[in-house]
Amino acid sequence: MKLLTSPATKAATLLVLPLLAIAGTLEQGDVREVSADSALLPLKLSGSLEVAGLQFDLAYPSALATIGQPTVSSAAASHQAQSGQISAGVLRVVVYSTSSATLPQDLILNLPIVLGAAKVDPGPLMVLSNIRFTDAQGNGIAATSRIGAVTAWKRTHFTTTELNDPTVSGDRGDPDDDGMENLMELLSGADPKAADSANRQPLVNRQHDATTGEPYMVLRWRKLKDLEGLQPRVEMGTELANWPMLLPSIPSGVEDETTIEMQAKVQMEGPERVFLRLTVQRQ
Ligand SMILES: [Ca+2]
Repeated sequence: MKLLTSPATKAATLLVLPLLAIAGTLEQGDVREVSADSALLPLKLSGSLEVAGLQFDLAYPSALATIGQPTVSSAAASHQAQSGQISAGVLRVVVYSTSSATLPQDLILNLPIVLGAAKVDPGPLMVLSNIRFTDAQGNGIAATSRIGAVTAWKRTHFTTTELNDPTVSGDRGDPDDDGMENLMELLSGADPKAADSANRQPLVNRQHDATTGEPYMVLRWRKLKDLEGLQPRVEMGTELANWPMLLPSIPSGVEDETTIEMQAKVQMEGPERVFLRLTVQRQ
């Protein structure tokens, strides 16, 4: 009895560990706007080098968008992608290779989105489900999924109806009317539905250097410590229509649990006017 049990336990352990090690993750990236009426949904793969083929379903609001044919990224050139409508507003996408090659890490697929007349900025709510991975031998591999940082943040703050309404949840929406657009609310760790962001608004001040007395303009702004998916920029110009210069930002030394204050500084020369502003884009 003892002789039989012991080897069987060991064999089971050996089988389970490799399965966990090759689990892969399909990430629904943040939708990127391409033009006024089209956008791209990027799909990325991570966690396993063994995924040779995959399929998933994508649910989307068909009244607001049409999904085009998926295209594999140049890094996944040994693969092809096909899609078909399985019901109203649900698309099934299959990615496969006739040579049994494995898929690369990171971006593998782009889905083009044609935005409807009621344009959602940058795209309506898209939900991945029923994800399946296979290896080069056609065996199933454990599949998990995640969503891009900006999309994940929006889903925690907005309802499904709001997610499909750009005046509420769009990148440039400002539903709490506090002057901070949604991407800026995310950047600074604020609540997009509560106008409580006064202490998170970017602030411009004129200062004098403590030692030399030279005048400076300083822009202070806050960002999440674990910021993902956004690219903040401090821009400078001498008139409000043009912002030709980028200024570097460094931590000011002020922080709280979740955010850190940054500052961008420029020395003033003569009586010339200088304008500073903070912008934020998706990465
Ligand atoms: Ca706001």
